[in-house]
Amino acid sequence: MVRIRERFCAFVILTALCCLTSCSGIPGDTRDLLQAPKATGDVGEIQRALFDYAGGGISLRYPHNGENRTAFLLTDLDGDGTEEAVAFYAVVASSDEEMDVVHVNIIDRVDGEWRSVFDAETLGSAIDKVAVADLSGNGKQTLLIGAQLFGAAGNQLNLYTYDGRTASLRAQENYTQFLVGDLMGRGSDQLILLSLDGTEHVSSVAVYTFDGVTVERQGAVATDGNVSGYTQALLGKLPDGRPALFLDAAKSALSLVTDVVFFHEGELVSPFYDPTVGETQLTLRNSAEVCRDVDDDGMIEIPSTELLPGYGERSEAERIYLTVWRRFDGSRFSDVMCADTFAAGGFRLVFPDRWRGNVTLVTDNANRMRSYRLYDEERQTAGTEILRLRAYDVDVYERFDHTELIELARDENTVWAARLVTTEGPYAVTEDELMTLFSVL
Ligand SMILES: [Ca+2]
Ligand SMILES: [Ca+2]
Repeated sequence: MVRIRERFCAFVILTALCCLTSCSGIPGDTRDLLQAPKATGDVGEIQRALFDYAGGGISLRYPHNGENRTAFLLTDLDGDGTEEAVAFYAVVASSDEEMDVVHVNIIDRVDGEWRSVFDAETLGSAIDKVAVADLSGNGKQTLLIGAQLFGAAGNQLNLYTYDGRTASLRAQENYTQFLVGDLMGRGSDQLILLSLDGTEHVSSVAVYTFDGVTVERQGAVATDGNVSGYTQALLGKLPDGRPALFLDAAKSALSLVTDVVFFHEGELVSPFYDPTVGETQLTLRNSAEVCRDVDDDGMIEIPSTELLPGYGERSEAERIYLTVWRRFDGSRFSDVMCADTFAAGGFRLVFPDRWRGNVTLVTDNANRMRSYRLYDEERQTAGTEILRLRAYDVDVYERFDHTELIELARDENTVWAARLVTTEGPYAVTEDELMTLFSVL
């Protein structure tokens, strides 16, 4: 008995430590970490209920991806107005030859006491991602648990429902990434599975509905599989309001590609993917930028690249590209914004329309500086300087006379400052305009 209590205390302390580091990312105050936590009330009782069920030799497991990163997820699964706890833990293997096996445990109040009411083993040693969603639209949450399969074989999704007494496994599907969202525009969410087979170089997006009992595939479509991995999967809208999935994937360390997946006349489509070559070429770019809403209008833009004037004769490593953010309306592209993203300097400068094709730049990466210059078409080189932007270490910046500079932004370590070299003529920018064009990455 004493031994169990000791182990339980150790378990509670570990839980609290893990919660602190896992939930906040950075522990705010190290003294909190050193003190024994006061696991009282529901939290303590939920942990005790798990321990009563599983006994010793367990360790908590924290989802590696997604919004929920805690080992105890509190949520109302059965829609009765009170929360249950879903716990993730592993039974620690007794020998080196065996693997830790991850379990899912549901803890609910039974006769006023927290008690484990369900436990299931997954086929994994870690939790990839956990989500809850009302997929059937009946007010009851579906529990989606993605386990990382043994031997780097991808992930497996386990779809559970809970009726207030016990849970039922409704489906199991292998996947690389999963997300939940209303891609069909039905008013309730679907399950969206992304699958990438790196050996066969094939990738697909599949959409499933769930009516509370049965999972049904509503569509599946190929996307560029000749990629090293998915970089971002973002749900957004096309300009006509149709929901769409914007899927960025890495072609190499320096290039990305986007596939857009949406329903068109009842069929799931991915119009950028070219099945004749097995790749997506339309959105291939030499840029690390991913899709996002650059102008805050609620619609997602897709980045593409445009070589700066004067860089055509340079080697690929020396070339500098502007990022052109484009909107896709379901059949064609239109430009929304054009910007120079300078990773070494940690900033982005939007190019005003009048600059495009007329202004180029010279870079000094070691000094984290960009010099924006008029393009001299005759000599095919950078000409008159218009504007200079530079990132300084704060202490360096404070040591010299910077009265000539315009401070654009600062954080703990860095000051971003500008020098307006050209103040007249069509390509000059004012301080006010510069403020709207500049942003820190
Ligand atoms: Ca409940
Ligand atoms: Ca937008």
